[in-house]
Amino acid sequence: MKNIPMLINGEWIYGDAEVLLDVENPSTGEIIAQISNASQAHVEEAVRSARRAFESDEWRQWKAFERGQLLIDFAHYIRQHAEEWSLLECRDVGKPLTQARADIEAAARYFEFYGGAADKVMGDTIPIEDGLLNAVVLEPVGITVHIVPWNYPVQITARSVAAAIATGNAVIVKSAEDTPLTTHAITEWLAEKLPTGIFQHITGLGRDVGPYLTSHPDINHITFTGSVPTGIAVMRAAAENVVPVTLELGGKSPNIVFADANMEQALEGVVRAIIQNAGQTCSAGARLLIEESIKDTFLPQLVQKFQAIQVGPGEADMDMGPLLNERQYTKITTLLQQAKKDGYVITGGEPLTIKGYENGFYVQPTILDGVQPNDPLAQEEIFGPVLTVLTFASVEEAITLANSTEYGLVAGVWSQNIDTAHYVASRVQAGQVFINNYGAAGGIQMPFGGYKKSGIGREKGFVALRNYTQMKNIAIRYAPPIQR
Ligand code: TXE
Repeated sequence: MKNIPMLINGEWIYGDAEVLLDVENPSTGEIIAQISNASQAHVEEAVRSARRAFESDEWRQWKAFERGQLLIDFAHYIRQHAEEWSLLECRDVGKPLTQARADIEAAARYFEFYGGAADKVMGDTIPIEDGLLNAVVLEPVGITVHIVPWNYPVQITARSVAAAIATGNAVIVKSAEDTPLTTHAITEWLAEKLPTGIFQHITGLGRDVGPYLTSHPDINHITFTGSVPTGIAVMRAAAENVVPVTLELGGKSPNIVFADANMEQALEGVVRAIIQNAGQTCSAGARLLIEESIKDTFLPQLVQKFQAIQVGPGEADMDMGPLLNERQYTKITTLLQQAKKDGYVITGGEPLTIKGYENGFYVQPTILDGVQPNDPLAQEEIFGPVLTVLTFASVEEAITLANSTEYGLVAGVWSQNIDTAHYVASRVQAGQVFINNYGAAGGIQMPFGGYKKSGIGREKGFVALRNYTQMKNIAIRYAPPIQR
């Protein structure tokens, strides 16, 4: 059994045996590791160490290109160990190996992308008057706190950590209690290469450890990915100290299929968008909005595709793996039981027992039809392989339905009519819109974040570097003002 240590102030901290938390493989139900539930004293020490490191001459003297080079070296290292890391992620999250491999490659791409960007984060000069040079300088914010969820641990750790180190911050990561393994792998490598305190990893229950971090008066930025209620709690805690937040809070994203769409492409896209990571994806295409005139041909084909989905343990690398844990499993199976009673389930709806993996958390991929647009099943994030179908009769109705939830993370539009597709994209309230595709293969370069309750700010892409910098305006008088 692996005891995963925290990294605080350059020391590996192993918790006491009697208070360790178990980490489970969702495919098998087996305990694969244990972690500490950090105390307030651990968090205090980490913040003190981060502050010392951030203000040290040693870290100041790292040139931007040197930080970048380190991150690019790390990308190479990750690629060399891709198979080993993929297995870690697959066992920790339960996702099929192919999806875990894609996540590891995405993590490498984040380190590479932000490594390349490190010495290209430039300020500006602004013309004021003769004799005055006005410079806008981008400085690191200081101590950045990264609260990572359990659905894409390696990717979500990589995307903000790479941007924060590229810009010269001191980073504290809190991994999700269910999935610390790849964050630990990241920690092992960075611990060797960075000055003490520049990168630290804290483990433990979010509800215990999270508030110690988010309400700490000496941190300078929080990036959080998770649920809306926890995002609100994080923002409240940060508000007490006027600390900025970047929040990515999930969604109920629509896949809008028009009658003139390429049907085969749309079918594939709709299926993949909801079964990836067993639907436990913030940007999952959880609502199918289908044009009424094609519902009777589209839906039976979709049902067929759902019934052909192979579900099994991550390592067997089938189409879909299990849910994360018993809590998610109970939440979703309970909801499906009720949906069945209400007559909404047109395929799936049942828990699944897989021979040899009876303790895994498997459910059937499910389609719900007949749900009213204002029903919680069409409004709330389910976070499982459950697709809710709604119909529309006009472009305007499609847009109204698409915008009818509290969320606004992403949207898919399937149409071969360029006018319709562009018009809908311009009217949909979502941070990313995909036309005739869904996800653009991960798109690490593309700004990602939500409208409405899907969050605040953007991660990914060049723009995310701004989260980890603050602006200073310096006005330099080098000649007396001219008297006119
Ligand atoms: O989320 P939480 P949970 C959604 C999804 C899921 C639901 C519940 O709908 O079914 O949330 O999952 C840490 N201060 N998403 O309970 O509570 C915790 O350790 C600081 C969507 O896991 O939001 C975990 O690592 N941190 C989502 C992370 O926050 C706290 C990804 C998320 O936990 C904390 C995950 C606190 N008070 C869930 N409490 C997405 N956007 O992709 C917990 N945490």
